[in-house]
Amino acid sequence: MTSSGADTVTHPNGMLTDGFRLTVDALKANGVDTMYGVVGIPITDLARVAQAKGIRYIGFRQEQAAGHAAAAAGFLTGRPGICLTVSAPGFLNGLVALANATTNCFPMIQISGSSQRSIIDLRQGDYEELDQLNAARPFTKAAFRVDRPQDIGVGIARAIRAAVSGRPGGVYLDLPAAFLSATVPAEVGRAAMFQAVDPAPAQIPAAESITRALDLLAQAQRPLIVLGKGAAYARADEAIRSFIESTGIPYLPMSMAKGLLPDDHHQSAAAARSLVLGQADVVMLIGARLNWQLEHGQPPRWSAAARFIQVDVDPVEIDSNRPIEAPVTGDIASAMTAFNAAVQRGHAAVPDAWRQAINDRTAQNAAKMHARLTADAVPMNFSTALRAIRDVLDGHRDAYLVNEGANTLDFARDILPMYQPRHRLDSGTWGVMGVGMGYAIAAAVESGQPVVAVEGDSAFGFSGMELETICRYQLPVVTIVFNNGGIYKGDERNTHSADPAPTVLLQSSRYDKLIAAFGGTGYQADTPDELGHALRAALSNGKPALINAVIDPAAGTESGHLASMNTTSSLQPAH
Ligand code: ADP
Ligand code: TZD
Ligand code: MG
Repeated sequence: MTSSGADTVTHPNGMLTDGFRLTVDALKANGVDTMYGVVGIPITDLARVAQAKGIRYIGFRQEQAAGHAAAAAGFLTGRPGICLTVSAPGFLNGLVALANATTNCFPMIQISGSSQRSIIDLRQGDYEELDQLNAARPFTKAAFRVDRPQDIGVGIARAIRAAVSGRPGGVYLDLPAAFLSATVPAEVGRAAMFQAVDPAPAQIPAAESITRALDLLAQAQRPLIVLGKGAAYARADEAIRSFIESTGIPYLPMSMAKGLLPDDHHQSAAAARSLVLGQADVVMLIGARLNWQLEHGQPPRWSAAARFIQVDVDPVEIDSNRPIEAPVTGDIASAMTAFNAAVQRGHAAVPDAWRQAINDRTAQNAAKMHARLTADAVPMNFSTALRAIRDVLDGHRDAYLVNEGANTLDFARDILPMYQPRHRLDSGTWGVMGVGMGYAIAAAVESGQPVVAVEGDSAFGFSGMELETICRYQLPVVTIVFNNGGIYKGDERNTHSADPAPTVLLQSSRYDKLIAAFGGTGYQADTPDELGHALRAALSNGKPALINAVIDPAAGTESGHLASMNTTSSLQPAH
């Protein structure tokens, strides 16, 4: 058999193709242009063929980070991000990211090679043996296997539709080694190729659901709109802005909806969060779930008398935590278009007293925040370090922001404003650590824009080796490690043995030297000035960089803003 280019292979029996080539052809036919992954048996040639046929392949050091990159790519582009993994352990490493994508409603497809079915099913001990298809099912929106080359077109179409239609999520596609290497006549392969038509169809909400919602909104004395990351994902930026501005209703952005309207918008109630949650009488959720991040919509955080409108593509989400008086089931772009058309016929003004109460609270909180940001703290604390970052990023409003950690996350969410939609990626619905470098790589690859990753020192450690990936692809990613020497805090002492306390990490770590090992630029920053200078230099350089920002180990609180969720021993303290 001799190779004749990437597409087909000449053979005594005519032109042949195989599972590798057909998989890539089917992905290309559906507009896939980038894959993230780690190669090995049996999928190494899948990455090679992809590269040969013009799909960009970004190779990682560990599958979890590759999977997080694919998930972020899905959120940023609205098309499924693709993660390629090897069998069993590689598959399982990627599965964390796939499950996280499903939880966050990001469209992603994990394509994994798998071992010999007949051996797996009899548990005869194949190399990297695992019943992957069944292992994936509970963590995904859908899971499929392709066994025959002539089925790959259907397999890819089903995976793409499952990932992007309705509520987006993670999809698993199992490609056994036997399928990948199976050959078929080229014309059989060609006949199997097609492009899925309209894979994420509009879901138009019923007209009466729009009227019901507007009738409820018209009764409000203290209305509030909550924008979630579903609203950001929906790419209905203009329609959302127009609805908010024409109704004058104050809005609260969830963390990944920040920037959908610029954070300095006069209707933003972000700085009066407690006030608006506690006092709003009619709340319109747009692409936001009443989960733990919104305290399940329950008192005392929320008013027991509050009435809810919820715009969501998933009808099953409605009433999940609190009765929803006006559900609007449909995609946000269609729903907001319908709302805007109806609102043009007139809408009740927002009462002055409500706007005034929000403005007063915003001014009070802004004054308190200003004092914290400008305090002269040595060593730096979260606020003073973030003020330095905020001032530099103000001149780089196109930069993407990735953010994870506990205190590092909570403080940065409040202190770093966003001005562009879909420019902030963070720990999300699970509050997961380990998304940092994967999300940063995807943001850089998909947008070509600079990326700043603000990382707790613990959070960074979960994916830190991907610094090599960042350097290998020369991506414009600046990582800032908030080095407070620990998980939440670095000052816990173990008085029982010589071992460090459970929350402690080495604060003497020079994370800046890690990136130097891969040819990137490292900076050490002990003061806000040094941090500001380093970030400015790194951003103007446009090359991979890491700033080791030394933070007071006593500055954080255990579990950050989630202290009330922390379960502590009811017996004598262990220390
Ligand atoms: P946040 O964490 O920002 O509050 P969530 O992830 O909890 O946001 O909620 C996002 C919601 O948005 C999910 O319930 C999801 O079904 C919904 N959603 C996602 N995309 C769309 C869309 N295009 N149209 C309508 N709803 C969407
Ligand atoms: N493992 C995973 C995958 N996700 C998690 N959320 C945790 C563990 C538990 N965890 C948190 O919830 S925050 C956190 C961990 C380990 C790290 C906090 O430390 P940090 O941030 O250094 O990243 P701060 O600034 O020190 O609080
Ligand atoms: Mg820390």
